[in-house]
Amino acid sequence: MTKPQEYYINLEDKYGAHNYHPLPVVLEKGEGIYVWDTDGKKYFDFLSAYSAVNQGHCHPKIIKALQEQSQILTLTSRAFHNNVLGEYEKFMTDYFGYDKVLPMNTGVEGGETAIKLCRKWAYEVKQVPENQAKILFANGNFWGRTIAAVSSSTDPDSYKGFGPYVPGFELIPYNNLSALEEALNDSNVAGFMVEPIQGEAGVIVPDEGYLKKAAELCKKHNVLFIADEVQTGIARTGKLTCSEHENVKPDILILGKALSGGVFPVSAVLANDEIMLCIKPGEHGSTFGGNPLACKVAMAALQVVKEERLSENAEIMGQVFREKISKIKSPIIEVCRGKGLLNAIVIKPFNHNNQTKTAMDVCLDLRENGLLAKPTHDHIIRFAPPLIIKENELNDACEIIEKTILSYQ
Ligand code: IF1
Repeated sequence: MTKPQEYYINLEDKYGAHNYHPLPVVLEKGEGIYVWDTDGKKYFDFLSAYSAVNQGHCHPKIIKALQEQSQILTLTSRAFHNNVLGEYEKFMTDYFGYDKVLPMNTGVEGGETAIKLCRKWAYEVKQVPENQAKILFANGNFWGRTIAAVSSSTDPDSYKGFGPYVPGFELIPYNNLSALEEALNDSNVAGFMVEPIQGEAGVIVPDEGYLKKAAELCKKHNVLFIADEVQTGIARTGKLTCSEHENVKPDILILGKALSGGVFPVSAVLANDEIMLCIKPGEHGSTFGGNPLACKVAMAALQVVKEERLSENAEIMGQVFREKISKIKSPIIEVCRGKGLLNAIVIKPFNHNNQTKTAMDVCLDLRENGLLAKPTHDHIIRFAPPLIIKENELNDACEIIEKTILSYQ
């Protein structure tokens, strides 16, 4: 007997921490680009779990890898070797073109790992005085919820009430090369950690050439260029990594989310030996980091990216999406922006039926019309479907978006 959606929502409200405010929909099945709620209603998933299911929900090849390894060996801890980790590490370093990989679980652990590597490199290689290393972050950044992550945040919703904050972090404006150059004059600066496109900030795409020039400025000042590609990586923006659009090779590359196709928490930090070997045995790690199950899932997830040419599809479908949205004749759409299949529409707050409507109201109406998306901040809606989406499916989804937007005329 199907229970009403309120049943599930009330359980979460009564027994779960109130650290989220989800859209009122209760999902119970996902397959490819679609999800179904407990009433059997089908939706286009245009959030992809914040770009974690780039390969589509429950991709059969990834699920197969999960099922097979889960019946053999799931976790050894790093106290012992196993027959999967080394194979995975070679696979990853070949796939992304680095000397070494440090396997972790969540994206924020990847960020923490990158910061620890950067600081160690500062003291051991750049010769920054002990405990004086500084790392630059861009205003509007989002890389997770740990104390270090919120210490670098400019969003009060992220950092307020969680002080005192981690020292040695400095903030500069995003997409501003003169501000970066100015900050790099401090010889204690050891790294610049930046998203190639700022996701949570609202799919902020920097000017053409910003990443390339930023990386060059970092090199000139012997500062590590650290790319947080947890959300923009794994083919999401039309290249395997977003940095590749400008032929930038980050000194440290952070991956997560779709590294596992949304099947298991898997993150990874890649760097060459000069940086990676600054962390010695016993100085960093995690119980689940690099577990055999995660390794098999991640290799299958990355094989799908190549076999199904997801970068190319994201590039082409992203252009189709932006073109279709730009043709919608509506005063409430301020702009549509993005790269590949990481896009967002900026909504002008508007009145409808004597009520001020925001991006959340539009998302609620999109849900009614069979498409799930989530606003980021009050006036921006992110649209990020799985990268397997076909043109006919994209057309159908864009019709829902157009119908919803025009319903306010
Ligand atoms: C939530 C936001 C997106 C990320 C980048 C690192 C991480 C994230 C660029 C940390 C995580 C997630 C967190 C998730 C919602 C989602 C999110 F809205 F929170 F900001 F995508 F924009 N770097 N982003 O986007 O990865 O530790 O979460 O695995 O907190 O609900 P994580």
